[in-house]
Amino acid sequence: MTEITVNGVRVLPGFLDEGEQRALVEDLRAVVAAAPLFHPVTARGKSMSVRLTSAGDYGWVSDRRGYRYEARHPQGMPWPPIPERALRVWHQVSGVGRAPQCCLVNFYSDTARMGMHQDRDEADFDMPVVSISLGDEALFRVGGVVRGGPTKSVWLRSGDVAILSGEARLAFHGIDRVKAGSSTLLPKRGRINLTMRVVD
Ligand code: MD3
Ligand code: FE
Repeated sequence: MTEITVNGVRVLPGFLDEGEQRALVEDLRAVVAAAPLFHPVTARGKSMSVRLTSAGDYGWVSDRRGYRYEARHPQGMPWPPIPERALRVWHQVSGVGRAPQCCLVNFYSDTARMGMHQDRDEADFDMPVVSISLGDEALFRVGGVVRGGPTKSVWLRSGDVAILSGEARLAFHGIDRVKAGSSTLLPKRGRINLTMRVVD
């Protein structure tokens, strides 16, 4: 298995084969049925272009009060369990003995993007974040721990797994664009990214 490293982010290209990707998409249909995707609103009142939901003990939410992890979906229901197939990936690559408490599910339409940010709402930055990409490829940008520094970019493709640990755990990162129609995994195109996290 080849591995590339971009500013400390480890990417395992094609970690999941097509059959595993399709099975994971089916698992996610159940997650989205139990906890519908929503457009988060930032504290400044702007809607994010990515729609998201979560599975696990906690989900990530953002509204006019700010962003945080919550034990319930904005509509009040508990988050569904993290799919076993995703947990297996975590245990294969994370290098830690703990299970993730949140699996954040981001859905990107053709025009969605994610601005540069750090993931620092979790209590312990020694715990990695593990990402799984599904569907259309996306241009992922990663810099250092200081905003505005030099960055590097890499395309994340369907089945790729990324591991964010060590120096890269607090790196600024974002998604510049999605290449519409570059994958046939999802019937209506688009991209899904899962990130598993230990929260507290
Ligand atoms: C680098 N998601 O959900 S995944 C996010 O493709 C997020 O949806 C992007 O950034 C996406 O917060 C990128 C890769 C990723 C995830 C978490 C990281 C890279 C990271 C945390 C620290 C450093
Ligand atoms: Fe992030």
